[in-house]
Amino acid sequence: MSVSSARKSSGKAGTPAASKNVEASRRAYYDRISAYDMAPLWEVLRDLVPREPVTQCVPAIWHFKDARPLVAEAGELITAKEAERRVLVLENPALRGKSRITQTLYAGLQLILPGEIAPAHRHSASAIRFVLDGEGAYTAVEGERTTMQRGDFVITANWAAHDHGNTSKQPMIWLDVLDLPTINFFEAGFSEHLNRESQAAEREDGDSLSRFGSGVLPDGEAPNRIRKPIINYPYARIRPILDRLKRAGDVDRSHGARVRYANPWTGGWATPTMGAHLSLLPKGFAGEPYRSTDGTIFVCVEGEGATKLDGETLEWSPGDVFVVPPWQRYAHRALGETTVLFGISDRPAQEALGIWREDR
Ligand code: GTQ
Repeated sequence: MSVSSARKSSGKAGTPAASKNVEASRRAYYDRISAYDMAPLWEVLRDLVPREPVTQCVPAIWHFKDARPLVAEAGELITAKEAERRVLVLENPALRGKSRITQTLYAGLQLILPGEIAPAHRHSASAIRFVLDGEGAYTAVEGERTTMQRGDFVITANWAAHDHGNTSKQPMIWLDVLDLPTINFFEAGFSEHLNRESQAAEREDGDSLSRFGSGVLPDGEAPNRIRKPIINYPYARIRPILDRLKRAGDVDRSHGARVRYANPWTGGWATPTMGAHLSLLPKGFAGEPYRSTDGTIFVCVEGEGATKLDGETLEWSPGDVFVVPPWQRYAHRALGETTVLFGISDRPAQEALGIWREDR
């Protein structure tokens, strides 16, 4: 039976027996075409082309008071060298076993103990680090070391060689976010180990920030597609800007006083696939509900607060990491004197594809 005759007969005969017949002939037809690796679109069209975003990801929070001792315990079980990267992956509870916090982003808590080295490697995925605890460990990216403090935002562009080390006296824990699920979705991921454990320092610590983060740019140097001009956006430099915004009344009704981490060469996002913000929520701030198509990972840096979603409220304090799924309405509320939130999502990738939307 052809498709059009199946349609015709179902339109003509309205009896249950006839529609059973139609159903049976359709099933038989689906079975036959299945042998040729073909399937009827009309059975899946609604799911394939949803009216509005449908997400499998659920809201979730990892409280630092629980996560910190568990991460510390990993330090007793395996060395950074053995593990290569000693990280506890933050898995979205609805996507367990898939090493992802949203469908496009991977997140994990990395521990590096005094004296340890996480050896040099590179990969197609881009990475960011957001420091949660400790100070004085370093990340080296393409020959430039940057010493990290709490709240620093550090980026490793795709295919940039990087290693981490801790020459301080305290453990350091940071949040890693990588676009691994995106890269692996494209099935375009490469990686390699570099021969040496850590890279020789070719540039001074702070070199990229002083060259590119001061309102001037090196004369005559052409933007490099891969190498990102800045590797560390230090909290100490960014945090006072939020106070200025607040004093000037430059406070968004949903996001508070917020800056966007930018690539000074292009004015665009810090990485092509992941975009991040830092927000200050003034005392008593009660944000207006907001939603956008980019599922967002938040970190509480200072203060405390709560984020209201449909049907649940996530309460957070410093070091807590939480995730808001795509197209879910949320509203932040500040409970502390001053509250600072870091947020990161796949918004640049969506913008590049022309699909990003928001709704206030
Ligand atoms: O630091 O290079 O959490 O390659 C996962 C994969 C961290 C890293 C992760 C990685 C890294």
